[in-house]
Amino acid sequence: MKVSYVLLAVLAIGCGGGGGDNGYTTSPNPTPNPGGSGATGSATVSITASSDSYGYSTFSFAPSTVTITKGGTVTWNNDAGVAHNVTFMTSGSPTNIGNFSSGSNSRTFDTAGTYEYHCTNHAGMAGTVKVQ
Ligand SMILES: [Cu+2]
Repeated sequence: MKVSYVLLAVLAIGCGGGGGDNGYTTSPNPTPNPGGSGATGSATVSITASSDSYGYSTFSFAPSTVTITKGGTVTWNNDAGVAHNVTFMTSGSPTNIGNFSSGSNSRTFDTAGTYEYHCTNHAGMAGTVKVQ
């Protein structure tokens, strides 16, 4: 009796393992997730406006964090119709982008690191560029 219990346990474990392996081989992830942690050569940040609970406009960089590879470019699109700027707070950053009310501006990042920036016109409007 004792032996058969052990055999059953081994069979159950074997079955579970086989099912898991099968799941990995039959369900591969064929494409990298563009919104995930996979870095790409360039990224786009949208400057968007929304209203807070008092009806005042609040602005943000979306997404607030982008990850690119060395030598990649980040483009900021201002769709908000209000002047914003991209002012870097990390030494070694590209040149700041001055106030612009529409269109887009780009900067290239040649050195790996984490670059913090903000808009000096709007408190709390900030973002991060991660360069891998
Ligand atoms: Cu702003």
